Amino acid sequence: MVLLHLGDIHFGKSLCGFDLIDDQRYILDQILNMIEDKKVDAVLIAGDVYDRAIPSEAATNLLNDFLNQLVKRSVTVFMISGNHDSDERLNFGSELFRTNNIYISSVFRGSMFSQTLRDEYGEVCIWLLPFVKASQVKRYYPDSKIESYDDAVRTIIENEQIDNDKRNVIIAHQFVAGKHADPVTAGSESVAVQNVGLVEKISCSCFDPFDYVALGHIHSAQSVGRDTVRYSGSPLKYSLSEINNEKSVPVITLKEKGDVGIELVPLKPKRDVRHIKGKMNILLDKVNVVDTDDYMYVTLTDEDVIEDVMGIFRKTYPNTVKIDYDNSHTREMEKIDITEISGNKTYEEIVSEFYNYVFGTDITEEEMSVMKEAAKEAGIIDETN
Ligand SMILES: [Mn+2]
Repeated sequence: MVLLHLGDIHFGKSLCGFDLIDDQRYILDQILNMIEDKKVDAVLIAGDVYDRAIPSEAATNLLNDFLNQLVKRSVTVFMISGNHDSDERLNFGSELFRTNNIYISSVFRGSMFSQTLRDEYGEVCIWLLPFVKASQVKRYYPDSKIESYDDAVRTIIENEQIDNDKRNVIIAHQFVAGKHADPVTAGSESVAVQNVGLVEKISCSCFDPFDYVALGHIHSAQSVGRDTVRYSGSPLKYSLSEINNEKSVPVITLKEKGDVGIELVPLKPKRDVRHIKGKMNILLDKVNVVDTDDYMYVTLTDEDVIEDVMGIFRKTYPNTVKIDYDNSHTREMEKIDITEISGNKTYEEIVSEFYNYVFGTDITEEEMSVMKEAAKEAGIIDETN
């Protein structure tokens, strides 16, 4: 049996204000070709289907098209919700979709949905675990000690009847860590992923009963703990920090119990995300200009700030997403130790001095209260300040 593992598609995503819907359609077409090439039986979609709880029309249309294309190819689909999805909205039509072999589990109701597939080696049970928080799980297991996400997921799995003689595959959307190392985040996950605390971390040992673990949540493709516990990663680069992060799709071949083959098939985007650095006249010299449709992050080493630099670059690279400088001024700025300047001053003192420095007058009471509100919201000062 051949399975194709996707995650963090984030239908409707944009990059620095650039709508990626055409890029997403292009990459999904590539994945559909891959499905035909590799004779895929089932597609596993490991959450963060949409980029937001209320997705755009373009995003829902694209998912609709993708599901139709999968059904046309007689591919079975398994899909769970991620932390970006509205679990109830993603649940829409899920009972009706089952008649077309589209299985969606987006709302956790106390136990996992599972479906058995068959091939010449016997049965394969596919288990669906939508994104859950510890508090959600606790309601269903009032007598179990559930203090962390690890406790929660362990409790759910322990309460299922898993036949270890059969092949078992689970789809989950959580922060799963190996014994000795956390997964490497890509930068485009939600802030919560990057600041993940101990309570959210789930040990990969929770998933020991499963022959393959199809994970979503982390946007860099990687295995966790063992080769068969894996984040597929997002199909496209969703932030500038992912510029060197090559994208691929795991295609899993299950033979008899214990025989799991994994092939990582590379993806080639319509427009790549690239970083170029140097002096403007050299970067824009005809001999150096290539792939002008790519999303460009430009770092200029020119000493002087160039007027309308974005306009200039977009004439050559229409999809320039960001421009910054690396020159003697910026390097000097980096050396400045903010704590040295601020010393023991209060937030109010720092703000009023800065205001005076910039505008040459004193800050008004009203302006100061706006600044304090903003600082409270950002967590720079606490409520008592
Ligand atoms: Mn995600």
